[in-house]
Amino acid sequence: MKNNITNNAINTIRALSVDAVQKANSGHPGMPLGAAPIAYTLWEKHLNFNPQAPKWINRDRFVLSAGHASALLYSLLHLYSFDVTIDDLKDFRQFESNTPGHPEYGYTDGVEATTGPLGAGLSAAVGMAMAQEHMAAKYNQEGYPIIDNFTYVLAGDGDMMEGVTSEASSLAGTLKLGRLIVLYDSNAITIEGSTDIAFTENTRKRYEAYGFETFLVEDGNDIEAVNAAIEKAKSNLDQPSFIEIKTKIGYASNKEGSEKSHGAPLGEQAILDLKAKLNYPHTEPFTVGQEVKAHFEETVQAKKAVYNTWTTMFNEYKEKYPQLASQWEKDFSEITVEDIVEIDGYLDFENKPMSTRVLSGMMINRLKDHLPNLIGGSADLASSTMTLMDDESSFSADNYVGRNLHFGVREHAMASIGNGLTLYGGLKPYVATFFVFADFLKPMLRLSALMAIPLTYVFTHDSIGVGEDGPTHEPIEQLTMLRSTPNVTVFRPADATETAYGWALAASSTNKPTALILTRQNLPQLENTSADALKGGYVVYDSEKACDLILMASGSEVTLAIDSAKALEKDGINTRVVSVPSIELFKEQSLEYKESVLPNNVRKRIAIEAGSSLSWGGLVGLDGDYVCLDHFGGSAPGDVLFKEFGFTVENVVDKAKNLLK
Ligand SMILES: Cc1ncc(C[n+]2csc(CCOP(=O)(O)OP(=O)(O)O)c2C)c(N)n1
Ligand SMILES: [Mg+2]
Repeated sequence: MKNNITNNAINTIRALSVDAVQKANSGHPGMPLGAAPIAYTLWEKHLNFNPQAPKWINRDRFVLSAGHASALLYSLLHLYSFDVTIDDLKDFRQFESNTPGHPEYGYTDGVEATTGPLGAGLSAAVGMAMAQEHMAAKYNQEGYPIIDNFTYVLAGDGDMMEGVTSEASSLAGTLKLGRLIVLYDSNAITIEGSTDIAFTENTRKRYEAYGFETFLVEDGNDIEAVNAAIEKAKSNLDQPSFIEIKTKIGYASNKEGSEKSHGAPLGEQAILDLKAKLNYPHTEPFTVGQEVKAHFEETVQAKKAVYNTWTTMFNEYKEKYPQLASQWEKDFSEITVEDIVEIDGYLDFENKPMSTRVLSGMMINRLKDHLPNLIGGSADLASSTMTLMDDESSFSADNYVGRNLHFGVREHAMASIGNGLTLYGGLKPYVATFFVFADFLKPMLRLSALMAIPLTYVFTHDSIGVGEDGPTHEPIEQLTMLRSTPNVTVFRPADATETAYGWALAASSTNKPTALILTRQNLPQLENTSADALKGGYVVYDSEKACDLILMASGSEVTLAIDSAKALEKDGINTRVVSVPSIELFKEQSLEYKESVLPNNVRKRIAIEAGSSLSWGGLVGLDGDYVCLDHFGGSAPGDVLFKEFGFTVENVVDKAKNLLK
């Protein structure tokens, strides 16, 4: 291979990547070796960024969907002057380093998304590209294209196999996201060997069918061809682009073309041989030649000049369009629960039975004018999840300014796209479906939580209250699943007031997703619900005397708890009812507060919830009992199911009396 500066630069990316994997004695050298020329061409010639302003809103997004190739990304970030030093590369995969095993959002400047799970990156990138179009439609003015960035994805065979990318790409094609460009590192190898064993379709034809313009580059080392394809992809703003680039996994190593190079260090001698074969001048690990260093620095200077030009334009824009500028300011500022509940009429409700899904829909519509960056939708269930914003248009290929999103029947992609919308910046997105289908999006909800980003999940039809649709549609274990996921606020309101606070919590969150768990069926308005709902658990009914028994419940079961307490009182049993819209918020409260709600000396406690009992043990303790559902539901009217499965005053009273015997 010719020893010019370009080859030297590409080989430096390769060398740093394999050195990092070797030092860590773990990681993935194969893809970095094969895909380095692609990444280099993209970053060198196309990607706009400023390493000193890694959050610049109009930067081009680069999402490494093949997250296992993290060493490649970290090498690029180092060479292009991001805050990733040689020492950080030496710390690859070590405790609390900024170079974790897979790219983790929030750990490393320049990492746009957490992408260890295959498919997560590409699908989130679709959300980023949607966000870009929305922000452009909202803010760009004649002569001021303040938002015109591209979203680039580097994906592998694994990403192409995962269903979530099909869901997301199908939507991307429909939405004609012309600034989304997928580069497919097509090396025909995954962990078990040749892709022939499990993956033989024509991926380009599939993407063509989705509505992408597709390209084939026969040789990933042909950087002219890679560059030409990217140029063409960029020039087509009417369709997203898919560039399949044939590469060799483990290129130039002794494991070239073999799955053996996928996920294990090459070995020191093999690295020396590789460097010799590449005609790479440095044998010492982690060495970047002076000339190469200067070359990357020069590129960074040019990129900074682009950034500076943008900043000048943006400053002019703000003067010329003060209204848009102040709107922009608002979109990028935080809002508190207090700000929200002060919205005129936010907490006004009629005293009549209503479902919390309908109430949630009211809250969305009370919020939408105050939060013009609120944007969201459902996986084809908007009329059931009540998530449409009135008088707002739909986001479509012809109308990117629309705020009502339509994900189609694609829960998994919906959540990942929601992540991408959130990650882009400036937006407050929500996504919605039936609670039972939380299972279909759980992997991406887990990533919202792991990335600590405030996507709101609206889950309706939250129990056997669904009724006739039967067990397939009746969530049982989903509350426990969500509650056992770290960094998610799970909030199941009991009435209008609690729903309003739930939405205030969700809309003001900055560092975690919120899951609002809502009923299909009507619930009465309760007398004593209040802002204390934000403490996760609070007393909503109490006996005059010190209580003998505590009933705890969430959502639709709080009314049953109160009715049961009243019945127990008639029999001389002093009963307190604690509404627990959020177990995790309650657990965060001070010991004093928790003691005031659940006094230690009152050990007779019953948890009432139309779902698995598993998440209540910590509050119920060893001396309590449950009126919960540890089996699947049934197909019958909801009120019949509640009765048949023991959600009756009689059953609660019986259990209470047994407990107190
Ligand atoms: C959802 C998910 N399933 C499985 C894995 C484990 N895994 C990591 S890489 C990989 C194979 C990926 O193959 P490819 O994308 O072709 O990468 P290459 O081997 O070419 O580097 C698998 C199965 C994962 N990271 N995410
Ligand atoms: Mg592969």
